[in-house]
Amino acid sequence: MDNAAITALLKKNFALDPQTSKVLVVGLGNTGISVAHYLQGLDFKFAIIDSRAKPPMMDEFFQQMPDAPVFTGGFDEAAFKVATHLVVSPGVSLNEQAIIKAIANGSKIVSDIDLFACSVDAPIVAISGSNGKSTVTTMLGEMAKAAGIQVGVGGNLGTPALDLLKLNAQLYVLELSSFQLERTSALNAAAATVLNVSADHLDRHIDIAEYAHEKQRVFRGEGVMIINADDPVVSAMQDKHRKAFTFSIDKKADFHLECSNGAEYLMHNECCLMPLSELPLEGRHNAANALAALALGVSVGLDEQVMCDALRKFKGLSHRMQRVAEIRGVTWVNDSKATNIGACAAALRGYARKVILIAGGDAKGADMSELAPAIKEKAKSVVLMGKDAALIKQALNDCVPVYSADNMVQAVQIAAGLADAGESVLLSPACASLDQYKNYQDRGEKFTKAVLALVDRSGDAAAFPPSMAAI
Ligand code: UMA
Ligand code: ADP
Repeated sequence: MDNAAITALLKKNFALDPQTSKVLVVGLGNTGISVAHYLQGLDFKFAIIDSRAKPPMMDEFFQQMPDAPVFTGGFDEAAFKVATHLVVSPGVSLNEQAIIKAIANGSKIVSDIDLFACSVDAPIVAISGSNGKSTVTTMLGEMAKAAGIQVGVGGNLGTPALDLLKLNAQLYVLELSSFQLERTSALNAAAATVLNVSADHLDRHIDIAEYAHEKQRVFRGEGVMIINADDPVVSAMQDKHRKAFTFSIDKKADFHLECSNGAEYLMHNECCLMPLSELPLEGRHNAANALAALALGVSVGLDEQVMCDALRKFKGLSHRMQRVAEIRGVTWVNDSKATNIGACAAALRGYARKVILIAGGDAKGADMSELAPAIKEKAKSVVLMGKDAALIKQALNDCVPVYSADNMVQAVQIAAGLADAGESVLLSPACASLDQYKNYQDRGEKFTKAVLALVDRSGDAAAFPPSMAAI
């Protein structure tokens, strides 16, 4: 789209006008920087504000835009007072006092996703949900590439949506978080999904109903709705007047699993797409992800067999059910990205035999007793670490033996002592990592390093003491 068409749309949808509007970009992170470049390209007047004294990306930003007005070290209300529009980064809560006041004074909220939606003609696929977003977004991106389509893949996944514009793609696949969706009103995706809803981010959302409500915003517009028929919260979002595809791993749906001659197949209605055994990913939830990606792909016209070939080659993402090593008959699996209960429960349910689970960290306000049924069914024992270890132990109510560890090395050594040959040790924390690690990647890397160190140790890993550290 040319700049004139974009500014016309921005004016129509948000009364955003390069001549008269003053935009305050809240947050100097990846999103804020992408917004600044976008606004500069359209000749808007803008400033950036960040509550941190020195946001990590400040030096890099000043090299790119030395003249941009930047306020740091707090949300100075004077800066908000003059703003006609606020573009608030997803990491900043809309409940900040300065933002609440600015909205009351007439400032409009516009998200980077709104700006993006007003700037492309090409179809957008929007993917939300508590778990599986990054996997499905990447899967669909790979499918589109395999079909020879120029595709832009990003959003919450990593590359801010506005940075994808330079690709001038034929299709955009966006992973969207509840934080991005709660401040977005102009999205009209060609196809959209909420993969599932389970408790997460309850430190930022009032309750799970409000969190689900924000996720539902991904369906705004007229596009095809992709509905997880196994999730009652998602099923309730279906609008019977809209075109929809359902998917399920438990029952018949538009996209589902079917058993035939002892093998399971990915199906589109009566049409057999491929054997599930050819999907090279651990965990049954990944069958659901594959079905969702196929349904989204069909919605935007991708060829089914091309998509299946892409699934067969899909490597999976790091830190999601990633096999790290097999040491003396014990399989070690890194699922550090399991930052909530739903992801950990899905990981556990994928196992036929009981595992040793390493979990814990920052529970983000979730009720950890919801994890107890899956742990009781699928964990032989649990090693807990991190800020909310005691809270989790209490919530599990002695349903399995629980051990405590101060750090990852200790957790891995305790688990090594508990695991017998033929069993698996699963790092699937059900918690955020920030209390002890830089991020989930750092946590997963520390796990991998500690596991690989077991190989170097003399003696039998199974002979490690199951720890004196039971809590
Ligand atoms: N921050 C402040 N003060 C500010 C601005 C930010 O303290 O004034 C803090 C935030 O609280 C947060 C951090 O700085 O801890 C980064 O926030 P941000 O909004 O500036 O982050 P960006 O760099 O713009 O990255 C955001 C998403 N981050 C968040 O939602 C926290 C990235 O998702 C996303 O990839 C990126 O936009 C591009 O779209 C990350 C994420 O953790 C991966 N998302 C959460 C998740 O997946 O669970 C929702
Ligand atoms: P997101 O981007 O939503 O965080 P990811 O694909 O990064 O999703 O996966 C995050 C975590 O959720 C990982 O632990 C992964 O094993 C798990 N997971 C992936 N897909 C699903 C699903 N459909 N249901 C439940 N858990 C899932």
